[in-house]
Amino acid sequence: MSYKKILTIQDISCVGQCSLTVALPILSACGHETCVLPSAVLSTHTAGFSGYTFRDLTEDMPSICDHWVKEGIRFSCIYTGYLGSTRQIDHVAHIFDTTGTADCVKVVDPAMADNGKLYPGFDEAFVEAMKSLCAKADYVVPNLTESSFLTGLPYETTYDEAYIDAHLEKLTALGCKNVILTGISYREGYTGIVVLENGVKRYYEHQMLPNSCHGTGDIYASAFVGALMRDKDALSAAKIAADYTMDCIRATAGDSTHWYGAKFEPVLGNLIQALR
Ligand code: PXL
Repeated sequence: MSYKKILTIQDISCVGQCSLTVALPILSACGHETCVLPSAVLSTHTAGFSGYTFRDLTEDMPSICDHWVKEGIRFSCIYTGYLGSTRQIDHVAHIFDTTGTADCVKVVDPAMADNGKLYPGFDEAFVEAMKSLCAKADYVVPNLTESSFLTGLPYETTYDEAYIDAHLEKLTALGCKNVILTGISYREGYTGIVVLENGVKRYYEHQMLPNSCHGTGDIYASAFVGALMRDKDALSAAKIAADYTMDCIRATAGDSTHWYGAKFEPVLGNLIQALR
């Protein structure tokens, strides 16, 4: 089995089932050694809670990176999610350059926006910096809102294949090598993933579930990285991650007290099974 040493850089939202509290268990379940660099520590995520605490860990990043370099620590994959500041993005780029193995796979989930809007605290300067990080990535995993901010294309809720092709073209022009565009729906009742790998575009369509949950972007990206590092091609990894994310949404349906995240833990076995 392919056992990889993966570094994931994203925040710890102490409560809320997103970012590191999702990525760490999912990557571990996929059978990988998972190292973490918290970008910030929040009491909860920022979508639906108010009054959350936010400790930015930008200042800690250079010395953590220096220590790893000194110890000869190298990662076969570096996967980034929600980052804590614009300035931090330069440190993350430096971590890409100094702590990856020669064939390190860099995956950037530009976790900064959804439903046509930036998350609280992010601005145009952050978007600009995120563009430069995406240019260094082997795979980017944006949703359509994030792609709109990265490309400057207007965010649309109904569209055709030509509109999606324009996104892919502009993302590629930014320097993104391979693109996994999530939540792409061409017809009612269905949604899916557009995968552009080595210049070849493919689409995995699946049923659109009636309910949605916060944090599924992080579940999706983590499962995608976990599967990709198990030597799946991007389309297979994209399918495995989509099927698992749907299992998580189904597992959460009907529980109105669980509005803040998805119950991804009880269905981890399905993901492990899909990787056998
Ligand atoms: O799921 C993305 C995410 C990650 N981390 C924090 C967030 C969000 C989305 O709102 O607030 C802190």
